[in-house]
Amino acid sequence: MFNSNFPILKRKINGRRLVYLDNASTTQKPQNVILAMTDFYEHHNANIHRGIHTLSQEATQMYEGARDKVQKFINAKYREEIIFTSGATEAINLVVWTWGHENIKRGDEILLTEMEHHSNLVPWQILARKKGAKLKFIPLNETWNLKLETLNKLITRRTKMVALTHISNVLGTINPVEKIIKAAHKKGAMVLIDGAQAGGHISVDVQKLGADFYVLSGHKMYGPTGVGVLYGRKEILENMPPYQSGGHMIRSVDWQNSTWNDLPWKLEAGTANIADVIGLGAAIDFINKVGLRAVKNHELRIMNYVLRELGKISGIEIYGPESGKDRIGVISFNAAGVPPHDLASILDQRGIAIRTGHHCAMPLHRKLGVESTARASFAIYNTKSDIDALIKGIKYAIQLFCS
Ligand code: 7TS
Repeated sequence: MFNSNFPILKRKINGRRLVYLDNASTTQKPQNVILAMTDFYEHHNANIHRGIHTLSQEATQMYEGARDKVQKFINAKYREEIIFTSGATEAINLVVWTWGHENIKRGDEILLTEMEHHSNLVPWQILARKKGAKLKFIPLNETWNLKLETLNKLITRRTKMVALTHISNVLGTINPVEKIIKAAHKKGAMVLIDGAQAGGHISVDVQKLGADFYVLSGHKMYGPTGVGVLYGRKEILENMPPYQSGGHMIRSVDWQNSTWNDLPWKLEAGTANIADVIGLGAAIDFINKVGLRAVKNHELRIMNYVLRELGKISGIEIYGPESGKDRIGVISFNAAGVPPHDLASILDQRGIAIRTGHHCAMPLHRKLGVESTARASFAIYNTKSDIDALIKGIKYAIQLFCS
């Protein structure tokens, strides 16, 4: 679907048609995103918020226009609640080093889950060590979902932050974040949702969810690399100190002291990543044009087909929920007797791109009892014939290794 919008899909890899199944790492970019960025550099390039001249005004309008698109896309109440960052990782670090630094004290607890990407684990580890706080984890059950029955016990009066992924980048599990947010708020804890794998796959309504912070990764939702989003509730962002400081984030500067700009610019120091933010705006235009319902239905069909076909191959172990209801098309698996790395090389020879390794979730892989898995992940442009090629390639690798 919409394949003709993605120029890279015309490429041949090792003489074969490219079958790109590494979308959880990064998605390919549609023509309108590439054109939006080229158009900016060819016709409008200037720095923003600081020029009277025409180009600067145009650039500012385009950049701030992208903010409006993100606001609408996740249904934030105010445009000031949308902060552009370099990615999901920086958005989480921003919260840790501003809100976390101000609010986490000795003896406090930070609750994460056993399925976090390193980006939503390591920054909290560093903060907890520095502050003398404790990290706790919501465990997984045997169906690869979070053990919600443990929540009541795990969230205590000492819990200051519950930070969890909306969708696991390994298991594909969609977490019931709305329920978890409610449980956390009941006990006075804040909640950060890492939406890196949700953006562009399922619809996100931050007001309905009630999240305090929500994080997006632009390049995983058809946008360029180097841009991400931090959504934060206005009253929380207003009370947060700056993350980085320097140009753009100040109102007034004296030799000894400075005052801060209004939101969102208080949290966007230095010259912004203007072209990439505009590219992200174009990516949102693309997703809106396709429609998130169509994206979801398409990816669900593809995922169910893959799960069915993988299930027919003996010796395949899938790590993730069986049902299509509480998972998306991120499928990690191992084929008995075939090291994941070799599987990926054999598939690459056939033009098929998957990812192998720990997918930046080492503790989770330790829990799974494996060092690495193979992972196929899907996007709007994947077709049934992509899946047929994948399944054929896996069967070929098994035959090669196991006969
Ligand atoms: N959170 C989750 C759940 C992720 O999957 C990723 C990236 C990140 C945070 C970090 O995003 P970034 O844009 O700042 O890098 N996940 C993956 C992956 O699964 N394979 O490559 C990157």
